[in-house]
Amino acid sequence: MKTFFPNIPEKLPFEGPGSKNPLAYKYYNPTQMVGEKTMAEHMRFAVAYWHTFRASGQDPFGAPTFVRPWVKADSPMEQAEYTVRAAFEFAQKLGVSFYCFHDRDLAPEGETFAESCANLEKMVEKAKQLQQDTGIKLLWGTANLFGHPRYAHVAATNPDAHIFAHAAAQVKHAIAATKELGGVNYVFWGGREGYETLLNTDMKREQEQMARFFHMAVDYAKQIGFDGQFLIEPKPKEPTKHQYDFDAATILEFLRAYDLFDHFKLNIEANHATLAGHSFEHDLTVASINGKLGSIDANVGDPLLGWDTDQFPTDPAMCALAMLVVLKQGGLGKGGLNFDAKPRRGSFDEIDLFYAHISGMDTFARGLLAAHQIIEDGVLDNFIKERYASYTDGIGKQIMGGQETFESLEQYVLQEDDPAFKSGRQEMLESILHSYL
Ligand code: XLS
Ligand code: NI
Ligand code: NI
Repeated sequence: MKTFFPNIPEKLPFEGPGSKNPLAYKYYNPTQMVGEKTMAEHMRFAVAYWHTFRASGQDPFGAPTFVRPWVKADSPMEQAEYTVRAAFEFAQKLGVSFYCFHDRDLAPEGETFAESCANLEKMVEKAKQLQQDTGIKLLWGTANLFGHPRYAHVAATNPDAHIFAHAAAQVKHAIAATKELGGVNYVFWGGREGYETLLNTDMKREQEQMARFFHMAVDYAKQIGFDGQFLIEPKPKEPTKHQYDFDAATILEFLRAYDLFDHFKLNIEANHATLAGHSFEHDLTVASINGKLGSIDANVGDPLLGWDTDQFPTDPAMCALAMLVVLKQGGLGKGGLNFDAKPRRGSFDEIDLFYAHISGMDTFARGLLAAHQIIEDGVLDNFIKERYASYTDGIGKQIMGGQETFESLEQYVLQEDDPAFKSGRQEMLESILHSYL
């Protein structure tokens, strides 16, 4: 069988932090125990089919720069077959156990809806065989409800019910494909779900449509016995100016308002959090404290550019803060860390795909090691605990226990001396965090 990465060894080695070999891991050692679990079990890294195998490097100013050997084929279906083989060879050599795809990444859109479905079914069979051969598993599937011109005015929130129906039929097949491949999650990224101008938009109606869509998805999953976890991935803008799934808090409110709360968790993406004006760890925390952090799209934006640049993470401090949230909730469960990231347009060789993933995985491994040790040592936890100590007894305990009123607190203030102000010690804590990296 043809190999697509002939110059890459069968499995990339772990050589430790002293190594200068760019094709070796310096920190990510899959079998190394960190607390109760191996690094591989903590991370559950996944390769994103769309960026790694389908991206072309095209941008608004220039032609494709990624000329991959697997796209040189006689027909779209032959190209899809080469691509799926390249995908599994890549994941195997990289030593990653999971992958993620959109329906249209795996199989090309046909002339008709029926042909698109048949293409998907054929490619699901191929992927299933490759999963069996390699042991690589599906972290999540999803549907591309944003690329085709029919979705120009969005999918579930489209003003035309016929397009809504098309999106529903497409998601039906994408969920079925995910189930067939043993996928442990199914992701809804709103794509264009939102609007450009209120001059032509009924916002209330559109949100009701979106809720109806999700209810139908829940019903369908139940009907076919799909027991994977449903995830919604927030994104604030781009491509659509106003998106209904803006950030974790917005989605949680939407789920509560439309009686969907029990059926979904969130897939938090770093670059989407920052586009919403949050830090990555902020949105992870909002999801986690609500019991809803299901999975992570691991990437990062460029602070100088300000759009969804989907770069590989290189900042161990950011990853440590993320892994602190993950470890504190006891792990990601069925979720994982999906590299929704791509090399820059100028990094067009196949080997750059390996360098990019190694860099991202090593960065997250450093974050995991630091986060684990920070928790073991209790440095931050003890500081935070102490910071709120006034609520654990005395007046604070009575406030939180509902025993005080504005009037009784006024009496308290009149009796007591003025409160002492305490430093938040931010710089000291930043320095402590960095001492673990
Ligand atoms: C795009 C999204 C997308 C989802 C899957 O910005 O991150 O890649 O993860 O549809
Ligand atoms: Ni994503
Ligand atoms: Ni994104």
